[in-house]
Amino acid sequence: QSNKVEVVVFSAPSYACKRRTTLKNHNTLLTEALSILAESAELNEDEGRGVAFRRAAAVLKCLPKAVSSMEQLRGLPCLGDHSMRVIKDILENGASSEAESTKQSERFKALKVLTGIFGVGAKTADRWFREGIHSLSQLQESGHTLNQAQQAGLQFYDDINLPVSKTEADAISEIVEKAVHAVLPGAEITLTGGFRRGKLTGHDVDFLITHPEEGKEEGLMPKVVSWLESQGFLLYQKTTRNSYLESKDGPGRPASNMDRFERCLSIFKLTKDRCVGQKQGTKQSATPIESHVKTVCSLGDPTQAKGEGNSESLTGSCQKTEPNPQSHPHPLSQIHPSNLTLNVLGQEKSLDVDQAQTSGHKPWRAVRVDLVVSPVSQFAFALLGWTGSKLFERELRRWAGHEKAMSLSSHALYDNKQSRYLRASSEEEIFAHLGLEYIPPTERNA
Ligand code: TTP
Ligand code: MN
Ligand code: MN
Ligand code: MN
Repeated sequence: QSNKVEVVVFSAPSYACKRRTTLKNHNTLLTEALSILAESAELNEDEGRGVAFRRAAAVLKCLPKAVSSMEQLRGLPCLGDHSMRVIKDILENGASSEAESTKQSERFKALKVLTGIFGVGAKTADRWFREGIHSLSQLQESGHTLNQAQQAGLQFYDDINLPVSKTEADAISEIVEKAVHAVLPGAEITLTGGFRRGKLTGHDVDFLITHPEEGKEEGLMPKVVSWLESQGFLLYQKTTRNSYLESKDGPGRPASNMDRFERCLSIFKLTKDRCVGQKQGTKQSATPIESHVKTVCSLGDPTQAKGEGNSESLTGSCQKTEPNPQSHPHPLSQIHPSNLTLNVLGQEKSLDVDQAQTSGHKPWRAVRVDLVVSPVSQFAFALLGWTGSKLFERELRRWAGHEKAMSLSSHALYDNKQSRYLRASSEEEIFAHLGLEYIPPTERNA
């Protein structure tokens, strides 16, 4: 018998698309700290640094056990000096001083609050921050002209920053199916994004729509949107038409990682009897709630109070819509502006996160929903591209380009050596083309 202490030394492939990453994370202390640093880098528009921290966090997410000593990390890829220092700090002191001070910094807190507004990305948030705008109320006092997306983002701030549950996602699915089938029977709707990966909550709900007969899906989105609008389901929407064929992305250059499908970024109005947590028979009666909402509405800005008629597309906007990947609620008690009462609570004095999260004073909540329409010939690529995670997608494309001389997008896979597109009608076929073992959606949570 040996009296040597056995040390589990971890190992993992360096491409996240070769690893199986479930939602079971044994190293949340480490990955949360690294994610904060990644987020901070992204908010500072330092993409390279952001990706480096995302990769480091992702490699720890797939480990079968908690890390307990630095020597266990010897065999792992993607851990640079900086990430190693962060991990060491946590193993020795229980927390990362850098992540903690980042979280508490005025700049990080303000940028989080500002990018929590739908339609506000890092660039805009940084500009506002440098002008001294650190909170939603300061933004409102500043008199800045907001585009349609940002106005909706501000109006529904609290709901949009409240995680969406799977039950709510299922309720949204039902509505989307009804809408799509009303305008195109035979069309197929697939839940994508984080919910397809098995997540129990998300920052939005993502859908991919197609029709088994190529071409039948053309022009579908405006019809779906009209139907949803006529039924009162939309608080905001911006539809972008398909621009794949007219795009200048040659086979070899899939230009940006934004795809060119017909898509709709929207905010749904989900009535509470379709929401979670309310068992049948415990539905509240509508009348007292309605009257309460009227009271609350009258306190707010009447032009913002109803969320109606704000469905025109953005005009002359230079601000790209950047859905916020973060799903943590904000410290509402500190940033709640006075004319957002409709969206939160009737009583200014009782503002706190717990109460705001229940949003219990109005009979509906706002939910971010992304709709994408794909021709069936591109469906497998669109499905793979819209299932995520974002890092998994990035790594798939990096693998394709660097290891296989192929270009992968949400539309197609191009083989640069054979100078031809490779067809696929399922995700399994795409993985096979790429020479990768198939990884199911629930194991793509890198
Ligand atoms: P998200 O909805 O942003 O992320 P998510 O569903 O993984 O996480 P959450 O639960 O917080 O919503 O994006 C889903 C996928 O869609 C992601 O893998 C990348 C893809 N996507 C595109 O392909 N193009 C785009 O323009 C956007 C915004 C997303
Ligand atoms: Mn945002
Ligand atoms: Mn999503
Ligand atoms: Mn989305």
